[in-house]
Amino acid sequence: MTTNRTFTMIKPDAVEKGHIGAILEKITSAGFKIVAMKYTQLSKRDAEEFYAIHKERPFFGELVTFMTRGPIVSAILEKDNAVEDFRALIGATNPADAAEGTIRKMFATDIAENAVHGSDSDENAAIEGAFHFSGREIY
Ligand code: YYY
Ligand code: MG
Repeated sequence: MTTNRTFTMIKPDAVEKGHIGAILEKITSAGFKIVAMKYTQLSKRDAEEFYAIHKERPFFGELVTFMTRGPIVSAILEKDNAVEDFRALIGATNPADAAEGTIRKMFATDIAENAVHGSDSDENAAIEGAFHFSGREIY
């Protein structure tokens, strides 16, 4: 079964470069409706918990440092087939491998600072959305 929601973050690199507006324009133009959104800075503990699945990976320390160095925009998005379609819109993890026109191709810095997050499954979309938003914050 697929649900119609996914979770995203505009990461610190893209915020620092002033790309919030352009990225939100790409997202809404692609047919995603914003059902929750906020501008926050993750604590070290938040980032370690959010990315706990990667804690044994060699890049984990750098990932946490990067994700906590400045503000992010987090959002829950709604569209048919949201998880898969959003992963297609953002492109490959490494922007060097991302297709033309994808958000990571257009705005990412490199594999570590890759501009946006997109949930990889319906289950994770629900977990990640609930990590960032309370029920009252979701439209
Ligand atoms: O889901 P996605 O963000 O495309 O990639 P993941 O494999 O889940 O990795 C999460 C995050 O970790 C990635 O967006 C950047 C960072 N990362 C890295 O710095 N170096 C790697 N070799 C792989 C991932
Ligand atoms: Mg992932």
